[in-house]
Amino acid sequence: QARAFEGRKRTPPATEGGQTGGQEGMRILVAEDNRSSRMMLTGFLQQKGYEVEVAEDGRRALDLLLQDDPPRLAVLDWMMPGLEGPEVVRWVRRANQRDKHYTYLILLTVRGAREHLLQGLEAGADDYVIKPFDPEELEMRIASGRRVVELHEQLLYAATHDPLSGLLNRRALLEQEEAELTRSRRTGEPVSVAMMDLDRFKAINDRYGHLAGDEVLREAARLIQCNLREYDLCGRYGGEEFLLVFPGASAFEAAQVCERLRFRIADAPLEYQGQSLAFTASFGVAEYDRIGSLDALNAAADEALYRAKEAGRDRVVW
Ligand code: GH3
Ligand code: MG
Ligand code: MG
Ligand code: MG
Ligand code: MG
Repeated sequence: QARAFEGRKRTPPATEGGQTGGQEGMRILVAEDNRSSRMMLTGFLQQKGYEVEVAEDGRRALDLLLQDDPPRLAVLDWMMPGLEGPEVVRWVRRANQRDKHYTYLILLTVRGAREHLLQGLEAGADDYVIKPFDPEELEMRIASGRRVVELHEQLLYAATHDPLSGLLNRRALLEQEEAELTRSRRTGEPVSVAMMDLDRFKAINDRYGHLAGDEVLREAARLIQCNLREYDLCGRYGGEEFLLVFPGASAFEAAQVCERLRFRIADAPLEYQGQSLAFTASFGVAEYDRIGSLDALNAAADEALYRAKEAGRDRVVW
């Protein structure tokens, strides 16, 4: 079963960081049943710096395009055994949802098959290239696809992440949490959540200023990411509140992770403009009962957090 890893990606899209320009590492799928065409296409794209994934038929192409982290570009032959190009396109578009990566799909079609062409575009292809293809034209069409894909990746990142901390934003986090609860109901596996809140954060702002407070939030986010497992979720729930989701974990196991994180936070003050800025956090943990709602689960974690605050802060309650 496909897991929704999309929002878990913890680095911004390449275009936002260093890796601008060039197609280093840009993956592209080539789906072509004819061996010599396939090798020519693959060789050409590799020579242009693309990382090429290959499918010899439509079904394999569809499998590759429905992965969690699919190639964002694909050149699909029209005529292939099993699933034909336009059918692959139709299935991919059907699976495209909000907060998902977009794959730019280029169909390869034989000259003169105009009704085919219309059918392919109607199925959801972004573009087409006529066979036998002109390599330079194909290269330019792929480049235009890359512009679309990169813009989409940037928008997707901005729509799902909190700019200050780089963590998931509240909306994306709650959507992924809901997906985890659904999975837990289906599989019977546990899932736990923790509400984490920085202690007396207002005092940090008051004493050191808002910019220092922002740095503390960033440092807290960094420590969270360092101490979670790869498949855990974390996001900024509110101002100085973070929500952590632990798929497969009981409340006890989640509390252990939180305890480790709590210790790391308390143990490592932030060095800020020559000052050593100590801060702590409190945690409230709750395990999903596989019956209630997401809101009820988060309210239970919030309730535990409240008790952690009441008991003196800098602690984990579960
Ligand atoms: P408690 O231990 O009870 O949680 O005390 P607290 O001071 O942390 O809680 P309170 O809710 O009174 O204050 C939270 C503060 O967090 C107030 C608000 O100005 C600050 N805050 C919220 N978002 C941001 C932000 O993005 N940057 C900075 N610097 N401060 C923020
Ligand atoms: Mg063919
Ligand atoms: Mg607080
Ligand atoms: Mg408060
Ligand atoms: Mg708070």
